[in-house]
Amino acid sequence: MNKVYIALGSNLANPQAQLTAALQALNALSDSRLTAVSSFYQSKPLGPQDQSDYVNAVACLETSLAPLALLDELQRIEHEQGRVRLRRWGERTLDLDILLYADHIIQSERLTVPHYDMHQREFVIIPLVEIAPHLVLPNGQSIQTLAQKFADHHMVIVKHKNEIHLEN
Ligand code: PH2
Ligand code: MG
Ligand code: MG
Repeated sequence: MNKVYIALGSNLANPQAQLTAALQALNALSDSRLTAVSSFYQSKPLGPQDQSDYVNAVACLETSLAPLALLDELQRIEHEQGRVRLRRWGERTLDLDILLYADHIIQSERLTVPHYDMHQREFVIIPLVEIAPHLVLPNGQSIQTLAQKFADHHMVIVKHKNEIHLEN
């Protein structure tokens, strides 16, 4: 089994419900189980400002799906939850990004892992440090060091991780 960290984001059509449905779908993937889910964080949009705030979270999935097979599944879930591509960094019902896949470094046409911009995004690093405080990235950087940069973030927890319950 491989430990995979997945970022979830939504700013359309009841974002909290979108994330909850996506977590349910991730937990239902074959040869996979969710082992940790962060709190849900409300964050200001990165990119165009004429869009609603986002709700973001990070989950840990233990899976034997290979990276591209997992990517196929994430894109299927995005699609099933009504994802349409409008504009770059624009609004979406659901975004599922692979942040880390075990300690693999992947640079292929469809997939870049670790996620190319995760270090710069408080709505990724803060939920990640919440569920994986001892994590070290493939380049040797500790999540603690990365998180220091966002110590004074202004995101609001809209659902605490203890309140997130998934059905089997
Ligand atoms: N995703 C985007 C663009 N901007 N801003 C926040 N706060 N959270 C996101 O997940 C996000 C974003 C498109 O990938
Ligand atoms: Mg994204
Ligand atoms: Mg994406």
